[in-house]
Amino acid sequence: RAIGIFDSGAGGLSVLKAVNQVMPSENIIYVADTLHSPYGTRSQGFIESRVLEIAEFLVKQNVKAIVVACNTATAAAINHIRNLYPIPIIGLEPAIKPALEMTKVKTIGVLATQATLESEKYLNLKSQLQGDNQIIEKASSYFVELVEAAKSIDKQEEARIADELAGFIGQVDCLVLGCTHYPFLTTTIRKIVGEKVKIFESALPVANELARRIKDQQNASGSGEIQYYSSDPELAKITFNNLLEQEVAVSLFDGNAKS
Ligand code: DGN
Repeated sequence: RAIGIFDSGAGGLSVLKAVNQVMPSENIIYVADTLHSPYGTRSQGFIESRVLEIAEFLVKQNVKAIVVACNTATAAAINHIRNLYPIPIIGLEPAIKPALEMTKVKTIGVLATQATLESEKYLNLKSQLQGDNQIIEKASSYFVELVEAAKSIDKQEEARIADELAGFIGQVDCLVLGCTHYPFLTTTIRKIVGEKVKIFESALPVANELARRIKDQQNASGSGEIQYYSSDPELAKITFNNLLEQEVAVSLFDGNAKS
């Protein structure tokens, strides 16, 4: 049985890479909802219905666990699918806990989508953990667009990225990448915020958590086969090939076609 991983688009590939690194022999089915990406500015109801459809598809493929490799979808809808399916379902949340533990200037930065920053889940997490620390937040859908476009970053884009990050500079010593797309921009983000700022992301911790949760069902002799699906396979293929630096086949995910 494979592991199901999904995102609104290609951002979840950062999580797929971590899962493949931690458990190389596990088979993976990856679904990108490219046609409806980005989720970051969509309504709660819309995201919920997409998440339900994708989870249903993955469960029909008999997956043994699902990773909701999207902070936005986790915040909006993970509880719905947890209530429906009795398999491990793991989501992603902005890694503010380790960042708050590490900050020396009592100020951290969180970069996530608008929907994540406004979600009840994130607001609860923040009110539990924040204490007397300051949290500077920035929603960036531009970063998501940039990763989906999967082109190399030129001077003009670098300047726009710097603009988006301006509020963090000189203020924070820890920066949380609270969206699975953003790790694909780490090199540029690092260049702009400088070496001293610690950057936190959730892909590896989530992969390790998944490994713990499926310990008894791990595939010792699997082939590590990865199948890619997208609601817009042609567009997704361009992005995937670029981000993964290899040619992959992408099949159509058509959530409305009942199999
Ligand atoms: N990759 C998604 C996340 O982690 O929030 C969201 C991207 C998007 O759809 N805006």
